Amino acid sequence: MRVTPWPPELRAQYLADGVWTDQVFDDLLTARSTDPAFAGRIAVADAERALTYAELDERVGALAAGFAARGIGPDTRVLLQIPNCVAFIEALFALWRARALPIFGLPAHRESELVGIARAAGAAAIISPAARPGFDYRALAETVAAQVDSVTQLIDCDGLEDLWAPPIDHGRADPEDLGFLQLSGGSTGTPKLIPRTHADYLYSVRRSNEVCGVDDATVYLVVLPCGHNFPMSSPGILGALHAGGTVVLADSPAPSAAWPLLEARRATMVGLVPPLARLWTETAENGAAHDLSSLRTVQVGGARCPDELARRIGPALGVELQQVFGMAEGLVCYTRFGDDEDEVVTTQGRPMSTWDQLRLVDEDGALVTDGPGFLETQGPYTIRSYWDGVSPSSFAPDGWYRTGDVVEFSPAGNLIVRGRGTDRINRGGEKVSAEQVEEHLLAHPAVRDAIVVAVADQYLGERTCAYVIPADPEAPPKLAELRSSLRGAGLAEWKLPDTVKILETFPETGVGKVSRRALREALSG
Ligand code: OOB
Repeated sequence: MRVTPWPPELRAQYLADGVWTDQVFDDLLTARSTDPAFAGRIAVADAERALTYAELDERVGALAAGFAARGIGPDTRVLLQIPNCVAFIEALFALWRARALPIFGLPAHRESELVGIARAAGAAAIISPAARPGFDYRALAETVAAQVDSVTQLIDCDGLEDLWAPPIDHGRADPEDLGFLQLSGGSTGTPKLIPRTHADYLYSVRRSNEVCGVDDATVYLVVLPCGHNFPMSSPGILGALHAGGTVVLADSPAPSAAWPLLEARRATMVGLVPPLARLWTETAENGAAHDLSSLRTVQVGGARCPDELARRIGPALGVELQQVFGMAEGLVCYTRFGDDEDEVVTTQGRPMSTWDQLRLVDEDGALVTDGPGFLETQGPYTIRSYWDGVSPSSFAPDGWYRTGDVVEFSPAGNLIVRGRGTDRINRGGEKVSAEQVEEHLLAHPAVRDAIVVAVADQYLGERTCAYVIPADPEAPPKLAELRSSLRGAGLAEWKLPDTVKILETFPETGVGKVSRRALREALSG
């Protein structure tokens, strides 16, 4: 079996209590486009164009038929690598209508990630830009196709109209079928594939809308890469569309690019990672050149938002702050609008659903009553396994997901995220696997041994420091040399080490393992 289902008794409860419904992704669009009150409203816009619900629906119908004509149908896996633009939404909903399985690649992924993802998923096609200034996505897709036999079609997201065909009936998906494959933040080198069903994911979208007050007046501005779980569904793109609101896609999160769009479309809500929240806050504190008065809510998540920054966001941007602690595997926590200001600033909120179950355990898996402890969770929208059952140790024997996050509770019952037990660096929301970078460093002839750790950084939260024992102590490798070698090996830019420190030996733990903790502490001392 490719995916472990929920235990029958939980499934029965979720169905009986209406947590899981018969709604499928395509319903979001058809419900609005066939409703005269909504058909003519703007569903999606970017800097170039805007589509009403009716227009989007019509284009999706033509594209879905075009996909089917090319053999893209039920269960076909299709890797998306599309920068934020209306075409992403068109491709996504057309794949859903054709009952194919989109995989949410990120624009920043490079060869090493995409080959791993395409291979693990058995992807049949890649949809990405064929000719855009800046980066040659097509050349990357060709490199992937050359290495992964299942990939037989490369589709240009800027030429989707060329695929159009007269609409056909694709049948209806089962709500408990998989709807797409999300990617993990990645504690291993290649992101893991996260199988999400229509029923589980749409529950999280509906519930997020309730918690975050999303309605048909919501204009959600997307500045994070739209395939990421945070802007996709917390409540994000799907929340806004479910409510009959508007999604506005900015292809750059920089205030100079995003704020004119925010102003023009009167955006009301945006989700940011902490480094962007800092940039937006500082820019506003220095005098914003744009009218941001439509903005009501700024959500911050993906990595720990420093309290000092959290305090400044609301006043600087004239908004209400909401902290979001979530994961593509499921569980999403929010601070609530009625919460005490101190709770909003210093905690990462609480689970969106009373159906979410949480427990804290120690390193041996024993329950701890008083935090901090490792967070484990199960619930109606948290997966029970990765695709094809990889990384089984990420799940406890009873199926609960081991988040790897060390958390504790505030007296008011909100979660405070203290860090991670595993060796994952959170570089402003982009997750870097120490192990993967080490593997590549070790392949360099000038490197004898390498350990990669996080170093605290005021701007990104964490940056990457590579400790290296050189092969030849007289000729230690330089940072630029290592970076260019890793780039050449196909590693994404954000994974390249920010600093290199040369050592003769590594500190060891009591049993003789390399002590990452000691290395980390050396950096903070
Ligand atoms: C979100 O999802 P992923 O899958 O990229 O990363 C999940 C991990 C969490 O396990 C945690 O380590 C970290 O990212 N994280 C946070 C955090 N939000 C996520 N750590 C501290 N404070 C926070 N507020 O990053 C994601 C998915 C849905 C909504 C929001 C974020």
